[in-house]
Amino acid sequence: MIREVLPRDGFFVEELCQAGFTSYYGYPVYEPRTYVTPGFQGTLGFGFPTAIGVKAAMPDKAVVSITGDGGFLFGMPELASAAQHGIGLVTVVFNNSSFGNVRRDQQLRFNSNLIGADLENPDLMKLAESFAVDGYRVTSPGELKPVLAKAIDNDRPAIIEVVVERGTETSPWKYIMG
Ligand SMILES: Cc1ncc(C[n+]2csc(CCOP(=O)(O)OP(=O)(O)O)c2C)c(N)n1
Repeated sequence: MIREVLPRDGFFVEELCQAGFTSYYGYPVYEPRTYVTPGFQGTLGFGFPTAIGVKAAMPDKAVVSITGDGGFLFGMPELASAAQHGIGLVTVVFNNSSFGNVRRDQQLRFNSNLIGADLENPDLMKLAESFAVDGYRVTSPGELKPVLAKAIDNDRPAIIEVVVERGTETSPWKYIMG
């Protein structure tokens, strides 16, 4: 869906999150250097601040950052930079109220012994409002599509929160590690 909306020469900045892992095999890349990734260095929190840099460097191109709520909160204060300098990247936060990957590992490998995996997040719409950037909340891919298209078109800093019920994702790992 993101690929359908993001222009061919737009930049996609992934992150250590379920949607990011899925992009390893699920996101077609059409132009060189338009898929921005930390690779297997796996530096959680890389995505959002990096995407600000991508948009600052390529202001005429669309830039979409995708991130989980955990990774986003690592670099979230940089929203001030995006707002202050009018850096119009669009950030899609998949909010499952947890470090989802860690939570699933604890469930599957550590007998559901959950430690530090669930998160109490700020209200992301109020966060966007308080930084005076655009904020949208959606609950399905169908809802996300027109909102993402509009946010890209507006070319202003925007946060799109995708509400995901904690623990409901299907693991992408079987398609990556075999
Ligand atoms: C700097 C750093 N700290 C911790 C990790 C381990 N780690 C990998 S994925 C992950 C959870 C990410 O949670 P979130 O950003 O909410 O995405 P989700 O998995 O829920 O989609 C963590 C803590 C890491 N890769 N890098």
